[in-house]
Amino acid sequence: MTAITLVQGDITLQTADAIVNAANSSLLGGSGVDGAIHRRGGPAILEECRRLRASQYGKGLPTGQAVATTAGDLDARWVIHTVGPVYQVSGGDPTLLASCYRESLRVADALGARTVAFPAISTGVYRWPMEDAARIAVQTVRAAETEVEEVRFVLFDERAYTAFAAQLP
Ligand code: AR6
Repeated sequence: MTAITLVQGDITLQTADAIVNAANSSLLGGSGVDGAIHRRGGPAILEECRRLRASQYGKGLPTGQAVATTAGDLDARWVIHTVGPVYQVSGGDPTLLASCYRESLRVADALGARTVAFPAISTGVYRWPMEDAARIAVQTVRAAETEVEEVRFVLFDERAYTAFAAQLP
């Protein structure tokens, strides 16, 4: 059984086996969670992302998929980068957003990670409505077959925290 926990705060300050990054296909950084993770995690993360771009992800990481790197200076063993869908492009279809959570947990299982911290993927720059994103995130994690013992959603503000809390018993 995977426990789902909620925390309000900055995901880069969390202690976990793996911290999930709401990245973009380039894997080379951006704003929001992505910017914060690279800033606090230091250059080792970007170095490994560059190596991934030079090898198996020459065209970038496709939307809905996930890949792990070192966590650099973060208090974690790995960062799992996943690319959420842009709400307008998705037309509201939850498939790719759900895939981000499922694929990140699959990568976590392959690594042996037992605690995984997730941000609210796609709810910032990619503009997915928070309540809908929270529902998709929680339902997908609940339905996932995974060895991960704790999935911790780390919500940046009260609005996000409230939306996720509304999905839990
Ligand atoms: N800790 C936890 N949550 C955060 C933090 C933080 N430090 N910073 C922001 N959030 P976003 P996306 C929340 O924009 O929508 C980047 O440029 C934020 O309030 O980080 O998937 C990438 O490079 C929001 O609720 O990710 C991509 O180009 C949530 O995290 C693009 O943005 C996600 O916001 C990805 O957009």
